Amino acid sequence: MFTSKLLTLVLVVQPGRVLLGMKKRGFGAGKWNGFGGKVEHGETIEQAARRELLEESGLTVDTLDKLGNIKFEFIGETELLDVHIFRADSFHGEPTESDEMRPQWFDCDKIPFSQMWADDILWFPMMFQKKKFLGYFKFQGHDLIVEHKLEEVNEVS
Ligand code: 8OG
Repeated sequence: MFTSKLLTLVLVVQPGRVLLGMKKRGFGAGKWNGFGGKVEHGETIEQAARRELLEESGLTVDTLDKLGNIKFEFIGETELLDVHIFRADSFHGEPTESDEMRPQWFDCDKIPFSQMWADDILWFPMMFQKKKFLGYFKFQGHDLIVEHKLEEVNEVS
């Protein structure tokens, strides 16, 4: 039996660059990523995305565009990660380091994929083109993808 954990992920994009954060502790520590985390009880997914973005980067956004949904399975684990991915093209505030993340802007042609989750290199191009997508990735450990599906869709629920 699989259980599923709802998570959010927000990419803040400006012309030619994207804000990533170096995860300082916990799951995915040592990797650059967008900002996000667990959806709490009583919260919508979008509310959680805004809260996590603010907590981890110091930024607020007006509009969050729903871009994708990827489900992650890790061999030997019964909990699927159900990650809802958003993109924001404008923001308020200054990127600020938090206990969890150290933010840094990256040019779109210099994304540090070798220090990111292995799936990101496959869907970041769709994210940059504002294409919507659904995906499933099965990992062995935290670095090896053993199976995956990724498709462009018209709508993400
Ligand atoms: O609360 P916590 O920091 O543990 O949440 C995990 C964050 O990592 C959450 O924002 C979702 C995100 N995340 C995964 N898997 C992957 C992945 O394969 N790629 C990217 N870019 N982010 C991921 O949980």
